[in-house]
Amino acid sequence: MEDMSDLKSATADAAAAADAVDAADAAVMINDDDLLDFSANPIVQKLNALTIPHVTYPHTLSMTADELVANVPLPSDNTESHTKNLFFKDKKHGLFLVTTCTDADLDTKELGKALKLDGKVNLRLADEELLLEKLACKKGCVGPLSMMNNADKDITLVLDENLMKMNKIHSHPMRNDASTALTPTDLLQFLKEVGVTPTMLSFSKKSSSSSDQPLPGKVPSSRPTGDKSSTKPTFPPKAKDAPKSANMNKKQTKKGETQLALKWKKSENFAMWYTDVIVLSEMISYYDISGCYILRPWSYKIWELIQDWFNIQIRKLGVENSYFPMFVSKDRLEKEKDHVEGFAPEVAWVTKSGDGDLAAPIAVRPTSETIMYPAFADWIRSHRDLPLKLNQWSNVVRWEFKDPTPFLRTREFLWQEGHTAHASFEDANVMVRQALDLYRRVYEELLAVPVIPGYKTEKEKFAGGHTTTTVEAYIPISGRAIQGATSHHLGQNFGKMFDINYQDEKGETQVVWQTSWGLTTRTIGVMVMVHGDDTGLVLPPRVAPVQAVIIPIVSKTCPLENLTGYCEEILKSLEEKEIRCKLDDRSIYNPGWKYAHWEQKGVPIRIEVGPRDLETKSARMVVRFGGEKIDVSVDDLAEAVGKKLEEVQNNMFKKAKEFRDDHLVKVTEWKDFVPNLELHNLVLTPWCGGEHDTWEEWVKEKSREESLQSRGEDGEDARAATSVAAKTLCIPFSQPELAEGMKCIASGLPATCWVLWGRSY
Ligand code: 87F
Repeated sequence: MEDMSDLKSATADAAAAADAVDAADAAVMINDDDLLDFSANPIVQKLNALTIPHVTYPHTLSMTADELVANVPLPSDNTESHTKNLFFKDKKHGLFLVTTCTDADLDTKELGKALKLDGKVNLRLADEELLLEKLACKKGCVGPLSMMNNADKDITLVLDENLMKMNKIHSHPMRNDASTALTPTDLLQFLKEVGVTPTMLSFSKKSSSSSDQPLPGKVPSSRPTGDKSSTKPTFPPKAKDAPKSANMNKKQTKKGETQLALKWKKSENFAMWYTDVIVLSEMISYYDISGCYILRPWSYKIWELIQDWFNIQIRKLGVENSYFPMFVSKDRLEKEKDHVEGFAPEVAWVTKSGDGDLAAPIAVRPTSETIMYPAFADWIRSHRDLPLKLNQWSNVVRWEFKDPTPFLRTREFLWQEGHTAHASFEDANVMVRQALDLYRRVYEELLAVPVIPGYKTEKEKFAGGHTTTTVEAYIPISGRAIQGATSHHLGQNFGKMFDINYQDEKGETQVVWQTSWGLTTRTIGVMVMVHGDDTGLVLPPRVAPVQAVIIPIVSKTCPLENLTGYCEEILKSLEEKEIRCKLDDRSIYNPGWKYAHWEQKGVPIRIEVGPRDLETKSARMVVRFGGEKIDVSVDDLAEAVGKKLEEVQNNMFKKAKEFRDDHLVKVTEWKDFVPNLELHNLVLTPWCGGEHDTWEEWVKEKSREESLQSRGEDGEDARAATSVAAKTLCIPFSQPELAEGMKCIASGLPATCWVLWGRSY
């Protein structure tokens, strides 16, 4: 059997710390901050206690088996299956939980016969109340593992034999934003351990699944098309958009029901919304090692666009790209004690190759100071070798224990790290500020996210350096700040440790002055959180992998061939203006599906091309940010799109900045501090200065205490990714005037500057 130990760790290590929770509560226990932690899940706890290998992973909330199939793709060779679960009540024969493959054809009459139920058979779906009472599950959350909760042992579990042919069976662990995958043998083992003997039945397969993609042909928009039969398909496709099939489950599409693509509103549950957006936009796929995620082409391209811009800028500053090894020996890593001290628990070590132990463990880089600087010492001899300015694009690993969040806090992430050596403090300082300004520009000019540049306080700065500068962003809805990127003046600390010396013009030996600076894929997460809406991603044009998508409005009366030439002409005109564009002429999807798809992926402009447009030599531009629709003559289209992209970029920044500015307040008395945090504000206060770092701790504790008090809570989970306590974000470079006699908000000592506080990620 394959080694499942890694796969298990995501749930097993967390499980150790968790208290048992009431099973009925667990089904509804989802809040902003515990999104990806299943340690308190009773099923996960039971599986772990029984040492049954399983993988429990989060996914987009899915109410039905069809939605699940659409949202959580499994291997295309049909070796793994989600389950369809129906909880029946029969007055005479009792309760049945029927668990089948998602493509099983379920006929209750046939089921009654197959179960050999005698006399009158009236299998009816049980209501949610009974589901909660008997299986501790809400609607849409039940699966065979929930049988564990059937304390009265009065439910017959009916299992589809076809599931037993699978390599893996995926079913909900009492919540339908997650699935637990295990082998059929392990499922049977689990059932045995919880005292359940399933009845096995063979269900025939439906001839065609309602989760197939919709057929093209229907025209979705309200625009005149000449085709009166037009209807608006939904995304993901609902059963009614799918090919007609005799076995289609009519219950899937309730009349009048609007099926939103995103299951969560941004304002309703920010964390769930975020997961929804990044998965449905095809940015992220989940992976079976906690804290590690797959960056799909849609997010990786954004990273590449940031890289392209950044490379051009650093080249102008004389910085060269290079690449250093990802492994570092223990001696080297620990050479500069201060810098690694607080971080030691996060360092990941390789200790084995195959079955044998390595002679000495080697660390995977969490950052590269200790990897690069011995080489710097070798290369730098004379003042003529300075400045040395290197950058590397790489991955780093920091084995965090706080709950992970894709892009924002991950155990492996991508970044650039710049490392420079200079002949003077001042030269290094210039470099620090130049790098920080590039970070400000990445956020503001590319991602349309306003940031506040400033110094970190002594308490928050990088311990190995002299000063840390930072750009701080604001996340709406959560009202939290997030560190965007940092640029450090390292002073001569590392220079002394690693003997990075040079001969100056006078022939005297000097120690270099150094800087280091880093920007990570966190940028992408911040951008998603700031701009995304209830429909999905909203991309600032400068980082949009596709800036404009052309969609031909095909219909019965207007086949694709009629529009292709015209669309290609438009495509060419946009390409000539260097607009990243795409013609979506796929025939398997209808226009409505495509509209929803590209909206969800955040493409800034959609260009709709229908038969009318062909006649009038025009096209319709639909703008993702704001929803504006403009008909433009084809001759002016490329220019109009270019202009609109620029306008959108500026307006997105403007909107984000206005919102951020509305949540940036000055507070001069402590009594107003926590109430402002509760209003999701960042708070600027007078401050007595960096050296009084015990007062910083005081604010943190006091704000935690008062916040918890105002919420009627006792304490916080140390592993939670976020805290209600405030911390200093930075001492902004741009300082408001400090009035004579102003006092520090915490110590009451004379204030020396304004400092920015906030709850943060
Ligand atoms: C984790 C484990 C070991 C952060 C760590 O900010 C060491 C470290 O040194 C560590 N986490 N840091 C600080 C990184 C400083 C610095 N490095 C270059 C940057 C930017 C790029």
